[in-house]
Amino acid sequence: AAGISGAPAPFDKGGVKLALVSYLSAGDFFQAYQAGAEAQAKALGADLRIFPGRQNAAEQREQILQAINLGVQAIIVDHGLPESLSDVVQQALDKGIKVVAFDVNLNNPKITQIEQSDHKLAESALNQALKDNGAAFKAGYVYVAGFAPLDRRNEVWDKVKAANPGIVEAARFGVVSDTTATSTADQAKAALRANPDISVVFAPYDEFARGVKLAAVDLGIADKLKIYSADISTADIQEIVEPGSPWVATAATNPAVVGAVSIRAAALQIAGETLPQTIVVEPVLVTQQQLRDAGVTTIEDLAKKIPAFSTSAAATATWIPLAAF
Ligand code: SR1
Repeated sequence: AAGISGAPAPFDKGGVKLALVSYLSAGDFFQAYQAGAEAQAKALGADLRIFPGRQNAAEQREQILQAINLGVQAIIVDHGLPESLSDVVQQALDKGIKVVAFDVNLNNPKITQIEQSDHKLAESALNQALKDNGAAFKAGYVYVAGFAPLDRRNEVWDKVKAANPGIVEAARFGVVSDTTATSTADQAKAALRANPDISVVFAPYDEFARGVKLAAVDLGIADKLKIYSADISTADIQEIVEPGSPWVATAATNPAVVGAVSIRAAALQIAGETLPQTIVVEPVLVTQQQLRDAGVTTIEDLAKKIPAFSTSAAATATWIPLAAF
């Protein structure tokens, strides 16, 4: 690939090799994240090797070792289980390979951590839930422990419950797999049948929200339930705005932007720049009402209405051409 005129080495000459090693690939968020990473790598003239995530910790370890053997200059680790990654990531660092982590706490000062502001994301979704429903309701909560973003969002859920004793968590469920939405739907159906007084579900991952919506529609209770989530995609927007949808608000970043920020952070490190330990991409709250009022039906429409949604100033430099979304 061609180099970038005026860029620091090695980007002036081109041919920089990067690897993106994911734990999860299924679902809109991860596909858009990957597309953003690919677009930013292309804009940088870098070769990006993507290793597909299959929720398999052993395979992700193996893929990191493969990336090391390919001679990449940086590895972006996207989600995963810290305990199964720290030694192979250390091997990469020992070979002079830069490492950037998205949504997995690798607890190493040499590794820049990218995250959405998960606390803010959960706070905005839950503030909307309190605004719409008051401070006393029976809730369903979708959570799987062990994923850094979900654990951070869970801290906020615990705080909101402690501050509002009228919120009663009547059921907790959730599964993360390559069929997250349908598997969560099965669990949601059982939970909603057993707790017909649940009126609010906090489902802070769009695949969770999709599953709960599916369950509510199948049970014929969509008009009695309100779902508050995280993440957004064109498919999500269409599910949110459809008539009678119980999915009323979501707090989200543009995952393509997060993918691009991850690549830029890796590029800056390769170019020898010192980065902050943590780089945060800020989310925005999007409600069903706003989407319907503005006639938004796609992510592209949303980016036109909220310019901040299609770009981030994080990990930028004058020599880095920004990927366009
Ligand atoms: C299983 S973790 C899923 C979350 O990862 C990203 O942070 C997305 O926001 C998604 O909600």
